[in-house]
Amino acid sequence: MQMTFRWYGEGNDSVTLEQIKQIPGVEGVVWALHNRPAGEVWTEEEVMEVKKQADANGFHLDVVESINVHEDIKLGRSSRDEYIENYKISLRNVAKAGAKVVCFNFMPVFDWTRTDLYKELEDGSTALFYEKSKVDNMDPNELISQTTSSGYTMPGWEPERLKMITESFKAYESVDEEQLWNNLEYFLHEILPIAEEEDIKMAIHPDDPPWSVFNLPRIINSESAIERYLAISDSPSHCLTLCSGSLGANPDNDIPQMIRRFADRIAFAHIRNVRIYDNGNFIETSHRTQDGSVPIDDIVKAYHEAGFKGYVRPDHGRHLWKEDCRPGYGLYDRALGIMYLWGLWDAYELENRKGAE
Ligand code: CS2
Ligand code: MN
Repeated sequence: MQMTFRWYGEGNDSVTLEQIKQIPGVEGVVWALHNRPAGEVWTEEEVMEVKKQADANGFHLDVVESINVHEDIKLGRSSRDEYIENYKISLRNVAKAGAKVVCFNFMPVFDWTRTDLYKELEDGSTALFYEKSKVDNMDPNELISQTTSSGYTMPGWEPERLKMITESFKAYESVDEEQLWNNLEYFLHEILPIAEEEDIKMAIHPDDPPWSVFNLPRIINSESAIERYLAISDSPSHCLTLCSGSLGANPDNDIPQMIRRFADRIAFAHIRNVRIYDNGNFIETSHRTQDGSVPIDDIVKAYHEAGFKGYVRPDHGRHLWKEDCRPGYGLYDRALGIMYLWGLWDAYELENRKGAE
């Protein structure tokens, strides 16, 4: 596995490249032009500016997360073609900076959804929390003001996207799951040939949480959904971002089994633990298996057994030691998470070496 760390860019992250440099085994930063609204072109000039910064610290830019998909593409509106053309130009431009994997998602309106960004855990740290009954009864506008109150811009919660909220909800009344699948296929059919030409793997991120929120259709949320997704194309660019935290919020999702099944199509692994409760609530925890409901040890074992050579990042982390950071994206817990992942990985390596002796 090739270890990476998500970084929001110069002046837009509480974590610096110099700090990331000191986390063992991190070779690349997972990046994006976070100030670019979905649908706009990422220019070569802007992309090369990020490359300069990464180069100065010896990081590669192999993984982009995310080039967001414009809502009109997800809605299947006729204006989608223009946005798809822009997406193709952005793909060509990120390839110039060395991008090999582009993560994206196809979640209507909202990206990840939580009800509390700073829920306290027993040890006094805080983490992202999802209270099911609250979401079931909440006005989405209330959720927006809560989620955007941290002072940091949150991925997927960009102001220009949220301005459109009422209109978007209305538009989705006529888009059911099957229609969303059709719109996704249309997008892939256009994008994959360009991705192939540029040697880029398009890695879809599953829905977080892996069920419908606010009655919006959501389709990438289970093993069978992923199976259906992969059957859309056999292009080598048609790949997955397997996020153990997103899929893991549903106890029916057996992540180690998914890894065993889909390993050769996983371009990018997000590893994160969540503790799930019987009432459908969940909270993000440390990466350690014992702290949550997701078997991180078994997940790393499955990657190891598959000889996984793709990119990995710790997904979200808790907020520790009073760190002031973008919710879910502090330095400390993600660094601890990386050391746990390396610890497991190296132990499995050792086991293999011993077995071979
Ligand atoms: C989140 C998302 O779960 C996650 O990784 O941080 O913002 C994620 O980056 C996007 O959904 C990927 O497109
Ligand atoms: Mn993720």
